[in-house]
Amino acid sequence: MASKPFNPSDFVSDPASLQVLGKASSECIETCYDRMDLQKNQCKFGKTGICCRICHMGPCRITKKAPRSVCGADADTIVARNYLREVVGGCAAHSDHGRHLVLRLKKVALGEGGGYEIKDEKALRKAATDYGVIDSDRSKEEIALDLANLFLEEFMLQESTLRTLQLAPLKQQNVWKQTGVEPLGIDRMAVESMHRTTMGVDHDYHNLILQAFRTSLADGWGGSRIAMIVSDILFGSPSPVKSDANLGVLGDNTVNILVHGHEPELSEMLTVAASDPKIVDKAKAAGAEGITLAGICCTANEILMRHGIPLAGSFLQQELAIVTGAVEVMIIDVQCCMPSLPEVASAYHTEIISTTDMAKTAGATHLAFDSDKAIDSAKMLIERAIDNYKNRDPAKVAIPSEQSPVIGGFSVDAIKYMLGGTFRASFRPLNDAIIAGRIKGVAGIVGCNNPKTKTDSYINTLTRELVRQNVLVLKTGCAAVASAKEGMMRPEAALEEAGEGLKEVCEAVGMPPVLHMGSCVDNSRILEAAAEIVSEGGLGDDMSQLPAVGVAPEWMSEKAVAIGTYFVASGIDVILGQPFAVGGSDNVKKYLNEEAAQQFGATFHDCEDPHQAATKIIEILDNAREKLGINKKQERKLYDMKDRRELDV
Ligand code: SF4
Ligand code: MSK
Repeated sequence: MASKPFNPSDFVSDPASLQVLGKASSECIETCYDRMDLQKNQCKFGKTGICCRICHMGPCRITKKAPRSVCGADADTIVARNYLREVVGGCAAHSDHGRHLVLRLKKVALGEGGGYEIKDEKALRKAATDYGVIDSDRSKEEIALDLANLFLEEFMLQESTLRTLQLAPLKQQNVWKQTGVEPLGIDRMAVESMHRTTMGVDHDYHNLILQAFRTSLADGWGGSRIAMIVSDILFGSPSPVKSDANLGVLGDNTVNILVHGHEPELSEMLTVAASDPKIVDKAKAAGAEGITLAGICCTANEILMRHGIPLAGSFLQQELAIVTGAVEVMIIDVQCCMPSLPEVASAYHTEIISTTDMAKTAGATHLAFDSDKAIDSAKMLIERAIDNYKNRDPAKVAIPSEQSPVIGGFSVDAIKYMLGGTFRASFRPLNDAIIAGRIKGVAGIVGCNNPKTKTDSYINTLTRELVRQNVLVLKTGCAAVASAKEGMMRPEAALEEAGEGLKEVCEAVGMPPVLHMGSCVDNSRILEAAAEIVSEGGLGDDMSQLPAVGVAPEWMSEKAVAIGTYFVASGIDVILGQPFAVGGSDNVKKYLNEEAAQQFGATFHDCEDPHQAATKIIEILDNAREKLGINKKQERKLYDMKDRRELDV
């Protein structure tokens, strides 16, 4: 435990987390906040990227006295190599997620879907058109098979560049061609990057950074984009849906099941199984009032977006959710699931169930989810939770009351529909509002929480400030959960929090000032939105000209490094709440924070304070507006009868 008296309000900001972290402390349950305290003297070499253990002549560390490692690598090489490896990690995680979905789509197309089906034929036919798969007179299964095979090729391409890049604006594609960062197949990029960073291969920091940009594009415009497209085909494209967010969504008298991780195959079937009347009857027979299924982390975002299943919490609430004492099972798959979960759960009746053979956790029960018999597998998991309900100890239960209403489900098509209705669905009204100055610009605030900073504090402070200054905010990942808990994803938040211009736009169409666009792979939806704004016209012809920024305020994951990098590679400036681990190389830092602008039209900016970040973002948006010649707010003249009579004269 911490050496000074433990005060939860030093670590978390929302009242539900405050209450449960206090409970954890009084029950002597160790959480990531305690472990952060024990790790507080973190290695400066690691923080600045100048330690290398790629070969076993090392580990090597660069200092003033030892500016070169055993093999002769300098700080630039070591930092750039480490940075590239982080991008590979992020790209691999998102893209493997995408691959699993493509393989499922192929099985569905072959009639071996195991209970999954093509839910959104319109999304299938749109993707078929985008990728040039002939679609007339053919069944949806035939088209899906061609599309699945084409997507699988995107992973394997050895000699040609990703076809998914063609979804970007033409000028963007030309930038990538000229810079030599067009990725080949996704797997090829990951393997090549690992090869290039092994001992004795690529030592030129600039060459390594360009490979990081190239690999990140294989994520954002490759694996993540494919994951998003296939999810929409198989599970339906999201549209606005109402739900609630925070630990208060857990029921006092219901069987509480939390699903945590990233891949939607499992969570989709759990939503079906949890509403099966026979299963609900079983829960009632066990003495509960019913079943509460809720999500943690990005799985939460996936099932909120499509089904309105409540968000129990974000990454740093995964342990706290168990400490409520009211969770029968937590079902985990891949990514962001802490290895500490079984240890926390051992103090309560909660069972942690891992469900995929590629992601096991010591101390968890492993029950592999069989996607070929998905509904049976899902029912078995839920029945296990029902069986565990009798073991709940009422003396250990304390569920916070806090939960906030949230509207999720803002896919690009849903935003277009909100702006223009069925017949005029388009981004035109948004572009016009930006040109007229009612909306200053767009900020995509994404990424994780990190116990190095007070949870959600930076995210929410910055979001409020931007909304006040008429910036439309798009959100994914745990940053989205933070806004949902804060009540910023309700249409009423526009009336309460937004500047006059943004308020006017949100009020006219009934949308919140902060739009929930999904999970980590759905950052590709933000890129899709940016590309749509460009193609709608009036705001330049490439994404670097848009008044738009990306922000990763409380990031922690390699996936966030990949995301930030593909945003910058796509011409969108990125603000980081904590810097990447590149501070040990002036050259790498200079490239990322300055020189990248010459090649991609965007750079990274380190802003460890949310107010400083807001100032920087407004400056970036104002500069973009200035260059576009739209920097003066155009007043809208509302004519009254007297004015009209004068006009008639
Ligand atoms: Fe040290 Fe070079 Fe080996 Fe890295 S690759 S551990 S810098 S000797
Ligand atoms: S879940 S990667 S903590 S956003 Fe996607 Fe949240 Fe970051 Fe995991």
